Amino acid sequence: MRVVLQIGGFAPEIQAQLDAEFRCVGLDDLEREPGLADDVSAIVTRSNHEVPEDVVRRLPALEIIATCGVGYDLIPRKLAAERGIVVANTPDVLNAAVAELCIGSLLALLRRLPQADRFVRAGAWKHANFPLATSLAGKHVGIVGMGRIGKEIARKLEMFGVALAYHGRTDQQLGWRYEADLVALARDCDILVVVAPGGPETKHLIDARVLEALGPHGYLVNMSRGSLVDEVALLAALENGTIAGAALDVFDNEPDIDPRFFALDNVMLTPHLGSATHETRAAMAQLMLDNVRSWFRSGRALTPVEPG
Ligand code: 8YV
Repeated sequence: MRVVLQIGGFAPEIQAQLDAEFRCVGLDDLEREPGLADDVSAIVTRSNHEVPEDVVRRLPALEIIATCGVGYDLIPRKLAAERGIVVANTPDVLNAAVAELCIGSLLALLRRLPQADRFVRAGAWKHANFPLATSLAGKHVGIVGMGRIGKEIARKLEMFGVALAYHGRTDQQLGWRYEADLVALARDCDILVVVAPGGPETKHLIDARVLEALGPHGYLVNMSRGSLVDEVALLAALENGTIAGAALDVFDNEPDIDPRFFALDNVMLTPHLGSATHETRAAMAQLMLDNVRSWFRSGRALTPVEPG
């Protein structure tokens, strides 16, 4: 039976399939039984767990790293490419879930739904009306990262009567305006939605200059990775009114995020819920498992990531 290093947990029905087909071991097992490392031919993991480079170096028989998630920024892709190890993720099956959370969080932010809920629960409605908020309709929305998820968000947002533009590495000749200059896009928009992939190339893409350009009536939505936003600059911008507010599903140092966020009334905070629905996570985990199966049966993964 093939030995698979498992990093992170999976739903019982997926774990049962893994256990039926492979000997699944954990990082602690490699410490307890050092010889085991020589037999590991696959790693299964989750995209919010790190696959340590030093662990990969200890696995001479490793052939595939399959992650349950679309992000692969915590996988040492350069080393994998050097070793001829294929990396596979789970794209597309989570597009709708992430897009739903993005739009739901944006609406909650603009219409101040968490504050409204607290207002009613506190009995304040008996004494005052809840203050007016702002509409999504008619706003100018800039999408940073027009990949599969960005396109899903754009398609859904069109139904809300917004003007759409996007920024990314290239002009994909889509039906929406492309803006090569991110600061210019931020300046032209009311709302900036960040859904570009995490990794060294996008670290702090959203910095103080971009936030300044977004401006005091502007809103930031980050559904990608905390690393894309300079969080020191973001906290200052939120505290000083440089921007109007933010809906954030991802942060630096999850889950132990900066407590300064908790004191802010102009943020909508969620705990990395992008793909967190029963249906979506089941589909992701199944695709992760099918990637491993396909690799060992045919020498090809179903959804390989471009080599690092
Ligand atoms: C979580 C995600 O990582 O897909 C991604 O990249 O960030 C999320 O889906 C989830 O824990 C994946 O298992």
